[in-house]
Amino acid sequence: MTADAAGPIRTTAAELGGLLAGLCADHRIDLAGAVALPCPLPLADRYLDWVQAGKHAGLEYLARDPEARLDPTLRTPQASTLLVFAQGYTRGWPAGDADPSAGGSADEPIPWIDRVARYARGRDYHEVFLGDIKGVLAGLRRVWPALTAHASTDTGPYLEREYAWLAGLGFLGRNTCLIHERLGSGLFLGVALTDLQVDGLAEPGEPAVRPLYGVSPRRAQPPPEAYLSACGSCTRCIDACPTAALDPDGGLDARSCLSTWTIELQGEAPVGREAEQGGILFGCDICQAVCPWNQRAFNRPAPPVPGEYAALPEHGDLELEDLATIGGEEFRARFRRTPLWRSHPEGMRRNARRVLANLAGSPEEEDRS
Ligand code: B12
Ligand code: SF4
Ligand code: SF4
Repeated sequence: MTADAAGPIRTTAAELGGLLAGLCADHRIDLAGAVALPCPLPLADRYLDWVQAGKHAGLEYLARDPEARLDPTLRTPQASTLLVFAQGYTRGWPAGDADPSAGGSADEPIPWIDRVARYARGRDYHEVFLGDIKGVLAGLRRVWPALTAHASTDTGPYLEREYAWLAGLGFLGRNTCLIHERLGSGLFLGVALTDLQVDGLAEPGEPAVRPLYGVSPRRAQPPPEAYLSACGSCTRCIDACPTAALDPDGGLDARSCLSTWTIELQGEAPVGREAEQGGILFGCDICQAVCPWNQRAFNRPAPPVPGEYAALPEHGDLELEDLATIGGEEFRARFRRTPLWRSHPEGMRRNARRVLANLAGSPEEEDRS
C-alpha cells in the first residue's frame, strides 16, 4: 500500500454506503460494511486460546504471527479501513435436506455431488467472489483514483467472521458461523484493506448495528445495540455434529471437524473414528443445515445466488466409485478450477473409499491400498 501524495481520501459512512449500494448490486454482493482500523478485536482471546489449545489441527498458517493477524496495521501502517463483504452461495438449507447432512444411505443412492458441501459444488469462490470484490473496488477507484485496496477472501490473515460481525453483517452462532437473520449463513466472507478514512463508522472495537449495504435488511426491528449472538437457548448444531467438534461453551475443535478430515487433512482421519464420516465426501454442512436461521432463510424470498455456485453439469459424468480410484491427470482436468481441487487426488480417493465403506456398513474393511 502506498501513501497518497495528495493526502488521505476522506469520506463519510453515508457516502461510502451509497457508493457500495450501487456497486455491490452490480457485482452480486449481498452485504458490505466497514471497520475502522486499528481495531481491538473483542474476541481475540477466543482465537489465541484456540491456537494455544491446539484446536487449529496443525493448520500452521493459523498460528503464525498472531499479532499481525489480530492487527493488520502492524504490517500495513497506512491501512485505515477494512471493507468487509459477503456473497451468498445458498439461501439456507431445507429441513430434511438429502445432502451430506443426511449422512448417506446404501438403500437410497444419491449423486456423489450431493455428498459435497454446498459451497464446493460449483466454481471456486476464490475466483468468483474475489472477482466480484475487485469489481466493486474498481468502481470505488473511479470515484477515488488514488484509493489503495487489497482484496482477499479466505486466504488473508484476517479473522473474517469477527470483522464481519464488527461491520454489522450479522451475528456469530454457536456453530461459529456468521449468520444474517434473513440470509442465513450460506455466505462467503471477504475483505479489502484500504487507506480510506471514513467518518461515522462505529468506534473501533464496537460492533456496527447494521451494514453499510444489505440486499436484505437485518431484523425487522433492529436490536438497540448490535448483539454478538442470537442463538438463545438453541443447541441444535452442537447436538447434530456427528463428531462432537463443537464446544457447548463456544468454539470448534478443528481436529474433530469433518471439514478438516475431508478437505485439509493429508493422510488418514483419526483411526477408529471412520464411521463418524458417514456418507460425507467433502466438507460438511450439518451444523448449518440444522440451524433454524437457515431453515427460515430457505423459505424466505431473496435474490438468487450467483449461478457459478450451482453444481457443475459435468460432475454428473462420474460415480462415487470413479472417485475412489481417480488418477491425478483426470482429477486435475476435472477439478482444477473448483474447490474440490484442495483435497488433492489422494484425499479425494481416501474420502470416496471411506464413504463407500461406510455405506456398506464396514468401515474397518476399507481398502487403503
Ligand atoms: C481455518 C478455517 C476453517 C477450519 C476451522 C474452522 C473454525 N471454526 O475455526 C475448518 C477446516 C474446520 C473450516 C470449516 C468450515 N469453513 Co472455514 N475457514 C477457516 C478460515 C481460513 C480461518 C478461520 C479461523 O480463523 N479460525 C479461528 C477461530 C478462532 O475463528 P472463527 O472460527 O472465525 O471464530 C471467531 C468468531 O466466530 C468467534 N467465535 C468462535 N466461536 C464462537 C462461538 C460463539 C457462541 C460466539 C458468540 C462467537 C464465536 O470468535 C472467533 C474469533 O474471532 C476462515 C477464513 C478466514 N480468514 O477467517 C474460513 C471460513 C471461516 N470458513 C468458511 C466456511 C464456509 C467453512 C465451512 C462451512 C466449509 C464446509 N462446508 O465444510 C466449514 C464450517 C465449519 C464451522 N462450523 O466453522 C467461511 C465461513 C463463512 C461464514 N458465514 O461464517 C470462512 C469465513 C471462509 C470465507 N471466506 O467465506 N474452516
Ligand atoms: S462442519 Fe460438520 S463436523 Fe464440523 S463442526 Fe459442523 S457439523 Fe461438526
Ligand atoms: S443451530 Fe442454534 S445454536 Fe447453532 S448456530 Fe443455529 S441458532 Fe445458534
